[in-house]
Amino acid sequence: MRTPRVAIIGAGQSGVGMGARLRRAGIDTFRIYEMRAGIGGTWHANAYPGLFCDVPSRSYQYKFAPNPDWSRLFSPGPEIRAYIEQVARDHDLPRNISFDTEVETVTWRDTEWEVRTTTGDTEAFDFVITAAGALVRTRTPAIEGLESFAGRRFHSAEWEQDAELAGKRVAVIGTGSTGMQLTRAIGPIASKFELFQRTPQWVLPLINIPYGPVAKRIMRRFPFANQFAYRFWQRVTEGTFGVAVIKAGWQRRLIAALCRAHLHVIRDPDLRRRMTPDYLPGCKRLVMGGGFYQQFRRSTVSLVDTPIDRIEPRGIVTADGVLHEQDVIVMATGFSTNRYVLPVEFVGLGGTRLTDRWNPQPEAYRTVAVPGFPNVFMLIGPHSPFGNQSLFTISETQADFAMGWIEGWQRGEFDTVAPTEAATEAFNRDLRDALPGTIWTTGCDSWYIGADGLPAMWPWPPDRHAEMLAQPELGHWSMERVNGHEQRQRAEHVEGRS
Ligand code: N01
Repeated sequence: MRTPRVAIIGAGQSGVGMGARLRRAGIDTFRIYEMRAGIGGTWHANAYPGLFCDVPSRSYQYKFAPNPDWSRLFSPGPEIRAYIEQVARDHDLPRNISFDTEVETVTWRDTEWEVRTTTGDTEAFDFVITAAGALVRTRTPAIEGLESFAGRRFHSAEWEQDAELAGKRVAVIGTGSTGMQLTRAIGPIASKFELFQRTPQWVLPLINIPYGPVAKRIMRRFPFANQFAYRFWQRVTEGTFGVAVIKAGWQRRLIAALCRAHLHVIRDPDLRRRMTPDYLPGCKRLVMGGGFYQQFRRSTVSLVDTPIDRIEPRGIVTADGVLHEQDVIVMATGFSTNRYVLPVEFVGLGGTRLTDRWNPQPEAYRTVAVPGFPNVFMLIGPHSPFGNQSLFTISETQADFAMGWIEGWQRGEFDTVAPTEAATEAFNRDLRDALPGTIWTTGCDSWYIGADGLPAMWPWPPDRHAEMLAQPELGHWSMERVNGHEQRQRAEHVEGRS
């Protein structure tokens, strides 16, 4: 058996899952590059008050590490981060992680990948796994005068933990999932709270029941109960949301009815009208949670839907000339999406750059690999079903698929493997044909839409992703022997023994 050297880019939930997968297969020769100081990826970066996950805890976890101790049906952010850290520790991953280390370039050098970090260090690998997340680079709109604001100002994913909020005048710009969660958390404590809305969002009510000591004891005593709960919640969410996004039917009607009924929590008819979207629920990413609309019953909480004109030292000036004075402005304005592992510069066979190949829009073979980039596998890559499925489920499916190839390499079946152009083109043609039938194309602007005008999403039932990646279709892959590869391996083996 050969020993593969594996680079993983990112120590978030997918990178940790891949590291654990390698460790369980007895492979220790891997390095995880993490640009932040800690483990958790998005759950490390996002540390704003009121952060919750709106996917049920029992299916937002690794299948191989069921957690009996979730405190609620929907977990608070810090609990998810602690869970991912614990799984990393349980698999002894920290010793393989280079923290505060950003990968700059990944270059194919005849027989292997050379990974170069921003500090100039290089290391060679046989495989590269990208696990860099989908919502990473923050997006701050270029509002005139933004820099001149005299108070505290930051993006929701770059939270300044020492910022005082209680008794302060706080503005949140943006009404996505983050804006909603911030309103619930800060609305009750600020002396004045204003939510700046450009586009109203549909909000699906959720009840976040706590799990008591009995439920935790049962889950600890009977691990199969946790596995059953995973399956149960997976079926519930994929059978409703996962289907509603790809075709019309009772699931779509049910979600729409719940969102519309929820609006009646808003007592003031004028406010209700201003908060009612003019597109179908689910076209933009659904905002989910209870207790949001109720905040606007407080005399200190208000919605501002007059467009922002500019920002000046004292606060935000709207197009009607009104100055909204603030102590703190939070930009809950989302992320630059459709970037995946970019801006890492990947240079593949024949000098092909991933940035060029992905212009205007990233595409992959079945979400996991790109022709011309041998032995590179992507977790949460282009068109992954993140609108239909838990990210843990997706990345575990993809990690298992990558692992299958790594094991084939260990057995010496090939030196390099990459999907063919023909198979990749056929897959993306089918994908483009199917996308217009989905909810994301029904007339709204959202972060799902790529530069080609199509949603960068998965247009089929979530199960189909696992089916497509259950076994590689060998005719879709090009496997090669590389001159010099065996000699290098033998030399390293001898060196290792001597
Ligand atoms: O970001 P968003 P987010 N002036 O892009 C507004 C996940 N997530 O951080 O709709 C005024 O959704 C923009 O307005 P518009 C989840 O997948 C999950 O909230 O473009 N406003 C919009 O309202 C989510 O989808 C959880 O007109 C401006 C907002 O900013 C994704 O992260 C929790 C503006 C951006 O909304 C991103 O959510 C939190 C401007 N110039 C997040 N520019 C879970 O619970 C932008 N906006 C799992």
